[in-house]
Amino acid sequence: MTPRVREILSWYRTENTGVLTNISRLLCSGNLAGTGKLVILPVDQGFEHGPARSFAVNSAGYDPTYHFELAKEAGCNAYAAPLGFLAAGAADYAGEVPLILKLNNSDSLYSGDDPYPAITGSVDEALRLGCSAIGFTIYPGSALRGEMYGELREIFEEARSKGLATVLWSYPRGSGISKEGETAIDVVAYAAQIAAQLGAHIIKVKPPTEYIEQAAAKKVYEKQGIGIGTLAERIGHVVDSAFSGRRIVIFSGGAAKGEDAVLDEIRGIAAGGGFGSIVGRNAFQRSKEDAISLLAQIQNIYREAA
Ligand code: FBP
Repeated sequence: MTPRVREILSWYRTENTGVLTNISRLLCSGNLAGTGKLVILPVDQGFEHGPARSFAVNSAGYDPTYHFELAKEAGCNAYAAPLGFLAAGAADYAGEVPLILKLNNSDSLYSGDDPYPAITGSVDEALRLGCSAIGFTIYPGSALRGEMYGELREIFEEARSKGLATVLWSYPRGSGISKEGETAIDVVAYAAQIAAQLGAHIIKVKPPTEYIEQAAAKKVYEKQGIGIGTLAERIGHVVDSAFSGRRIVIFSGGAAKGEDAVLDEIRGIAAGGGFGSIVGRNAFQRSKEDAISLLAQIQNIYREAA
């Protein structure tokens, strides 16, 4: 426990002891333990994008135990995955790395305009597997977002009552917004606000671009002179949008790219006050050695910013 972790926990003071303990476990594990920063390994891409697109480039990744090893050896704060992957290794790695069970998932075999993930696990499965948190995805912008928010409300209520932390992937997409709008600064900031209002303890969004999707928002950004020219400014705005920085907001890594591009983006996130990253493809689509080296550099950037 450090003063910074204690400060972060104070933002969640109305939660029960189990929830506070589990948020603390996430913040006090791995190489960044105690700094208030997080680097999480998410491996749901086999479900979301398909096995070849996810694992062919580094075929060790077809094996569920590989990701437990990677998360552990790289000193990640946690490992997040759907039920199948977690259940396949949770007993062998019990207590070695905090786990987050993703409770809903989408596959890419459906290509309609309004995505709607299926519930693929339960709070009790998360408890059985020894998880610290559950994960859930919403797609603000989808015509079916109301269904997702309703499911989330029930699942988060159950998770909180049973002492689990909640992590929300808030990914705008669907017929309500344009493709470019999915990562527009006004939309990402809005997604972070929705996630905070829905009661998420940890909010995960994509790094935002300078583009503004909504005409009504654009006027306000211009009139109020909200700085969005640099990634650091945009991250700062997103963090502000999640209760003035009183919610943990982390950013996803995106498709695999070169080391310099990854590290530049992380520097921007860290400079803007982001709480960390959830890095999947940029980790498990490299060799284990390269992934551990890249994750160590990412952790160093966050450590220096802490
Ligand atoms: P990546 O670092 O691979 O982007 O992983 C983060 C993540 O949120 C995964 O959990 C998820 O599978 C993926 O992004 C979804 O990406 P998208 O839905 O944009 O294809």
